[in-house]
Amino acid sequence: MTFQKILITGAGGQIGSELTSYLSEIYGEERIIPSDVRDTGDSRFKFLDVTDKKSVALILDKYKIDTIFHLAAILSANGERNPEVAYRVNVDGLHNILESSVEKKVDLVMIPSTIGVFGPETPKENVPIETVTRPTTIYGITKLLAEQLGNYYQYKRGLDVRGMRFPGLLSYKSPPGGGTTDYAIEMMISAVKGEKYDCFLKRDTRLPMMYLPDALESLKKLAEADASKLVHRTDFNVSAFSFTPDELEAELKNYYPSFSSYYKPDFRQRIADSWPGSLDSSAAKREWGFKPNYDFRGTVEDMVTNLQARLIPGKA
Ligand code: AKB
Repeated sequence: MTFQKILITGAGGQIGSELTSYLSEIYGEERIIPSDVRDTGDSRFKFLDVTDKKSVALILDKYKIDTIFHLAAILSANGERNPEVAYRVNVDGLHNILESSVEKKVDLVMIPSTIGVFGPETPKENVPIETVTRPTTIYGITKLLAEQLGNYYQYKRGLDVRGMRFPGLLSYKSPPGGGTTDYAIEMMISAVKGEKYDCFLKRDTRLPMMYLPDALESLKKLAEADASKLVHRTDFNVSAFSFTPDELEAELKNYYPSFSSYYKPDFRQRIADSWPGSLDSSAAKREWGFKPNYDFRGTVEDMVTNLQARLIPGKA
């Protein structure tokens, strides 16, 4: 599959900003159209509010878009703070993207999903794709609907829609935006800065995670995968490793022996408690070759090295 013009929505966010650079390097900057509703200060970015269907149709026409990475979304913690906005962006925004894509004959729409689609009744370990999905957050509810809407457009409207359920994503270049797994990045930043950290989750909360470079490669692999090999479409589980805040604190102490974290769970604990501790990613491996390169230790090492170079350059 060749991508001539790729629109990235939510390109100013944690995944979007790095995906913009990653895809620009691979396919050429002129083929990538990054967009966001926020002003990123980058002149390459186009303004796009995905909840405005006319603007979505216009941008698809104007740049002759054939591929979309639809990343504009409100994450779990911010969603609970403002469920109405989360619904509008995550559901109406996606619906506009899918409808306009059919109208404008877009070839492929990538819609990343999340472990947020699982709920308290989902089994906790090695969770398969097909399992109990009864999410209790607006984020999870809207993303489960997104997966199913994606499948519907695939089978009823002939649109190629693909996506995977991301775990917590760890990255050092751009900050995460309002998620529950954000604690891990915040803890690493505190350790590097020589500060203590007040963790908003309990020390033994185990969650699946992955390093952002592996997430970027996964998005590209799934987008390029041979459609005839895909049994699943919008709901692949992907995860590289799992850890608890306690385990992360212990790993960080190998680099910063005086670092310590304090545990003061808030409303995000309930969200984390409703998610599984580990995922079964075997369908992604089988159907399109998912293969993360970074394990827990390797991720922390790379994160610490890069955060140190960014936050305290003299020490790098
Ligand atoms: C969040 O915590 O909301 C996200 C996610 C797991 O989808 N990072």
